[in-house]
Amino acid sequence: MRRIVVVSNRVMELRKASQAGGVAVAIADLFRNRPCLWFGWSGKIVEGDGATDAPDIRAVKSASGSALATLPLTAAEYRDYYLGYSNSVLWPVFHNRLDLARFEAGFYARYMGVNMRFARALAKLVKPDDIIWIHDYHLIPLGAELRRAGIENPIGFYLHIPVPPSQTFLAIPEHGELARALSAYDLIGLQTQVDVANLIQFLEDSVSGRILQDGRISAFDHRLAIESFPVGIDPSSFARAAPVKGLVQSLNSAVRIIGVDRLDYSKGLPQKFRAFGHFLEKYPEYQRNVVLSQIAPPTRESVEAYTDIRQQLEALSGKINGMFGELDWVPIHYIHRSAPRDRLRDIYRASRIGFFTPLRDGMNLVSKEYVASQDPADPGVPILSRFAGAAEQLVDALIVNPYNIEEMADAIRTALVMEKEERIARYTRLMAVIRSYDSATWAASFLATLEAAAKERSRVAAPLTPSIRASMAKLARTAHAPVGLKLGGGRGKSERRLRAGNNE
Ligand code: GDG
Repeated sequence: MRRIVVVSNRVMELRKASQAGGVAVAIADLFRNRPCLWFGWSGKIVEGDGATDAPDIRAVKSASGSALATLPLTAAEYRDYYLGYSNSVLWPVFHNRLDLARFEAGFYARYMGVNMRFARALAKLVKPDDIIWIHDYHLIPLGAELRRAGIENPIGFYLHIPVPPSQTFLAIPEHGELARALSAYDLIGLQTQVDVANLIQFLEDSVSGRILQDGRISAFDHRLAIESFPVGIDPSSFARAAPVKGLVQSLNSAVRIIGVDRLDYSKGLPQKFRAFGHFLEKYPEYQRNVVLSQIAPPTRESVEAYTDIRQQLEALSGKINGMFGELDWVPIHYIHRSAPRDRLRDIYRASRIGFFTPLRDGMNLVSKEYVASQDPADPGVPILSRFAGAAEQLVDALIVNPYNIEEMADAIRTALVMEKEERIARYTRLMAVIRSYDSATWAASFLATLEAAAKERSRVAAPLTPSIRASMAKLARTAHAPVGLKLGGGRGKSERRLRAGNNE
């Protein structure tokens, strides 16, 4: 079985990864089924220019033939690559928050620097039969850098966050470089169909990419596949036979609404709190009977935009609790800490409503975890933002617009009065979706598509010699490239278009 080289910004011990939630769990699961090398940042920051190209390699005891390979970052890299370009440019722009983006000189250079250093180090570890799977926005240029280092293996990229509309993407000063880097992959996996459409539009607008008759995209001198692979969870790890005792009783019979989101401005927490406040005002009969428990673990606290959101939430929860609370009833339980994973499962199950209303989210795994934790005989109801990737699959949740406070308040009411029969019917359909596309299926289908795409690359295009590459680049700069000189040969009129000027 071919080894999978998984690359992500942060590498963790497998035991920790399975507890961390999100994609770390899916990566840890991969190690159970096949030999893997997990490569990325160790989480350590070294002073000065001390970052090295020689990774620390540790065998994974529980999985034979598998290993973790990590590199540290320098303090400057952490500042400019991680906090800077990744989390103050790409994260906000990809979540449609151009207003929060900080386009600062130096961020991009260091972002490239880290990607180049990672590529140099990884190229030495790659074996001819490996399949390389790169994860997320921190590492967009890594595939192109690996190709530059002579790596011919299949290389796929998976983006966990949303792709913004083309016009927003184009606002990034380095959008052309990012488009070129994305075009170097054999396969790009995205969370939703909307993301696929946005990325294709962006490649068309940014670098005159075009859709080929076989459905793949041609950009620069390369063909790539772009498809959606919605990230799944392992539902069996959330199912539990015995109902949870204690938690429900601890609320004096009040009904619990649960929210679990990293404290991130993309998660729509102020809007959620306002909607809950409005619900208490509009439907006063529910006062004292309903509690919103919001777990919001801290994240990226050194990025300025995250300080504001924290202050905003503290003020809002204080205001709503002050306005409606009683000595024996606090409407909002706001917890700015992380909870252990098994405890999360219990809280999900003890909550009549799961309230997941991000303004924008790649997928939102928490909504799937909530559904998978429910008691099949008496399930709760998820309320889900239409702007979470999960809304494309979880159509039987109560889908809301997170900017519409009235609609969210009404959805809480609808969920509270929903008959058991309807709750069970919705839960059954939601679980069918969650089970049929779980984390194992997600990984397997991405990897199978990647292998097929890479095979197609080697079939249609024997590696180009440097002189052919040079003449192709020259042709691409002129108005119309003759048919047959594009990678893989032209297949028809629609493939002959190569706009002038944009291809460099
Ligand atoms: C990114 C994309 C995409 C959360 N709080 C605690 C905790 N968690 C776990 C959850 C879940 C994970 O973290 C969060 O996953 P989400 O998908 O909800 O959101 P992001 O962290 O923003 O993840 C997102 C995801 O990547 C995967 O592709 O879905 O759109 O933004 O597993 O359970 N776990 C524990 N304590 C907490 O307090 N133990």
